[in-house]
Amino acid sequence: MSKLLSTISVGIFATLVLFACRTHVAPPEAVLPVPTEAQLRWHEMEMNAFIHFTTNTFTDREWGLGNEKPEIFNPTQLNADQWATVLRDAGFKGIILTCKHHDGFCLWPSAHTEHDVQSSPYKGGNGDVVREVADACRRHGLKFGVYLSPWDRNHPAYGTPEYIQYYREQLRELFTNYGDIFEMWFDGANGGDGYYGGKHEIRRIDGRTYYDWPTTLDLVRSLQPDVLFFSDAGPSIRWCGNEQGIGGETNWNTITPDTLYPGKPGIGDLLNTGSPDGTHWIPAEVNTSIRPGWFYHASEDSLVKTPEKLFEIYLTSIGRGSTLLLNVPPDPRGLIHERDVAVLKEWRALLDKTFNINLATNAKATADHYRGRSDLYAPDKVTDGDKDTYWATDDNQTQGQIDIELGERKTVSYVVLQEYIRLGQRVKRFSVSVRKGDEWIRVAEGTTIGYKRILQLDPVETNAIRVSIEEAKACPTLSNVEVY
Ligand code: FUL
Repeated sequence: MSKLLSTISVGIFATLVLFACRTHVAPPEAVLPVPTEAQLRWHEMEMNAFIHFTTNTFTDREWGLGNEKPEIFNPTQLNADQWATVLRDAGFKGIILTCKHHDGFCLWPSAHTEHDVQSSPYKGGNGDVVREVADACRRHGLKFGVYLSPWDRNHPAYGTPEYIQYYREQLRELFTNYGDIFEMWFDGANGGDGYYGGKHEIRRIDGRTYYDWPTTLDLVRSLQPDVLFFSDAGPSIRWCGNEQGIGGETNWNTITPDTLYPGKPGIGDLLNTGSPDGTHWIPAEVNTSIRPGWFYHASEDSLVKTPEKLFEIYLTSIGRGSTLLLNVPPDPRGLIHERDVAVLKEWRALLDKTFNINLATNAKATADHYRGRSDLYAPDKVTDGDKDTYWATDDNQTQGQIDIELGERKTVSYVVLQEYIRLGQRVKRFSVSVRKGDEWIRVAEGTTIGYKRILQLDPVETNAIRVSIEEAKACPTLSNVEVY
C-alpha cells in the first residue's frame, strides 16, 4: 500500500515539474527595433480619417496662394458632430484636421496672425473650428490629430528663421489648448511661389536644414510626450510613397532614417516597402482621398470613390499591415456631403458583411512544433481571440506551420494573419494552403505579415487551413489567424 502511495506521489510530482517547465518557457527575445506603446496603440487603430477644410473649400482650389481673404470663409451649417458621427460609424478611430494648409489660413484663433478664423465672418469672428472638431472627437470616442503645413504661402517671413519661430508658436498653441493629440502630420510639400505678405515671389528652402525639425519635435514632445510624428521620414510614422491607397505588398515597419528627410525626391519605393534590416520602427501610413482632390469640389460629387473601390483600398492598406488615413473633405456648408455619407455607409456594410463570421474562432489548431512544447506558445493561441497571446517556435526554428480545423467544409475567401509585433517583425515569406481530401493545395503566398495581413483568395471550399511560415528573421510568432 505504502509503495503504491509513493509511486503515485512521485507521479504527481513529476507531472507538476513537467507542467511547471512547460509553462515557464521564456518568450522569444525581441527582434529589434520594436514599436513603442504609442505606436502599438496606433497600429491597433487601423483606420483614421483626414479632414481637409479651409479657404480652398470656398475658392474651389487645391492649393491656395496665400492671398485669400478671410472673409470668404463662412461655413454656415458647420456641424463637427456630423463629421465625427459619420466617421465613427464608418469605423474610423481618429480624425486628423488640416488646422493650416499651405495657404496659411488658420482654423483656430491664433494669437500670432490675423490670417485666421477670427478675421472671418464664421460665428461673427468668434469661431474656432479646431476646438469644435477636437471636442466632437472626444464626445464621440475618437482621437484627435493635427496637420499644420510647414509651407505657408501667406506668411511674409516664410523662408527666414523668423517664420520657424512663428511655426513653433503655432504648434505651442495647438498642443497646449486642445487636449490630447495622437498624431502630428508634417506635409512634405514645401517652398515655391506664393503671396508671402504681398511679395508674390518664389521662395525656395532647403528641406534638409530649414525647419530644424529636431528642435521643433523636442518642443512638441515637451508639451505632449506621446504624440506620434508623421512625415516622409518619420520619426514615428512614415509616408507610404503614394497617394493612391497602396501600401507595399512587402511592407517592413522598419527602415533606416539616416538618409531620409521630408520632401526628399525619389524615395517613394523605399518608403513603400521599408527595409528588413531597418534600424528604426517607423511604420507606413497609407493616405488617400475619398474624392480625386483633397478639398471639396462640387464638380467631384459624381467622382466619390465607390464602396467597392474603398474596399479594395482597405485590402491594399490595412490588409498589407499599414494604417489607412482616408480623407473625407467637408463641403462649403461645413457638412460631409450626402454622397460621401452614403458611400461610407455602404463601405461599412460591405466590410461588416465580408468580415462577419470568423470561421477560425476557437477552432482546433495544431502545429508541427511550438516553443518548448509550452502551452504558453501553443498553436491554439492564434484562434483564442486574444491579441496578447501568440504561437511561437523554438529559437533555432525560423519555419513552422499551423493547421486550423474548420469542422465542416466551408467556402473560404479571406485569411487574416497577425504577427505579435511587440517582439518585432519577423516573417519574410509565408504561404496559405487549404485541405482538399488528403492533399494540401497552396492558395496564397506572400512576404511580410507585420501587424496585419489580409489575403483575398479565389473562394474555395475546404475544412482546414494551413499557414506555413517559410522564412523569418528569427523564430516566428503569430498572434492571430482569422478565416472568412
Ligand atoms: C500633400 C499636399 O500638398 C496636399 O494638398 C494634401 O494636403 C496631401 C495630404 O499632402 O503633400
